[in-house]
Amino acid sequence: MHLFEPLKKLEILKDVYLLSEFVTPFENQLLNDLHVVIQTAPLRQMMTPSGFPMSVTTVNCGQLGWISDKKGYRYSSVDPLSNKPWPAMPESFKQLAQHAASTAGFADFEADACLINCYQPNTKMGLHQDKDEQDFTQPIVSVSLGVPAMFQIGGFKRSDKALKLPLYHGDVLVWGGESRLRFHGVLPIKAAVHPAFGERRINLTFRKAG
Ligand code: MD6
Ligand code: FE
Repeated sequence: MHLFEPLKKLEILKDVYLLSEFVTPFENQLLNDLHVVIQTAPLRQMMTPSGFPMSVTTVNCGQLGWISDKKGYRYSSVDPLSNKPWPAMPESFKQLAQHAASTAGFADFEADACLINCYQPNTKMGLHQDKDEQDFTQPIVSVSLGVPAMFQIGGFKRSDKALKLPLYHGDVLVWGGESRLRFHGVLPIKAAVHPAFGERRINLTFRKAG
């Protein structure tokens, strides 16, 4: 191994793992499958409970999908745009999520929800906790594609100091266990171009929601 080969698995905080370039062996199939999913159910701006459009565009695949509207945040088995089930979760997505989770020490992860967020330049995601799921023993697997993002991982209060972590195309971040309810977010995306994604960043977040 080259002396300056980057670490491929790094425990950033207790139960928070960065798996650099983890997507590479899955990439071709994953990008084809992602394309099919977003052709089947479009990315759209969801409304926050307070009535403002979210800055990311969002869609889901899998048995459950995360939604936000004036009634709040929750999971739904149907896409409110079409009143039909979300597109099925592609095998390549399931395999990537399970393999990433087990590499980070979370055995037998079976995601039933995959949230797809699309970021343009200046789009951000404020600090929040993921707590709309039933079972906090299951980790979250977050896949970064396209232009880089500066991810923030905080503590268990919104005001706790957050660590900044750059995430690049192909990186996977897994957090669970003691860190499952840490606040996290994404700083405004800087203008950049990725050969396959243009100015966009796409994040896939896998969860066991039900
Ligand atoms: C991201 N998204 O897009 C991170 N969490 O990189 C999230 O952390 C997230 O978009 C809960 C609900 C919706 C989200
Ligand atoms: Fe989140």
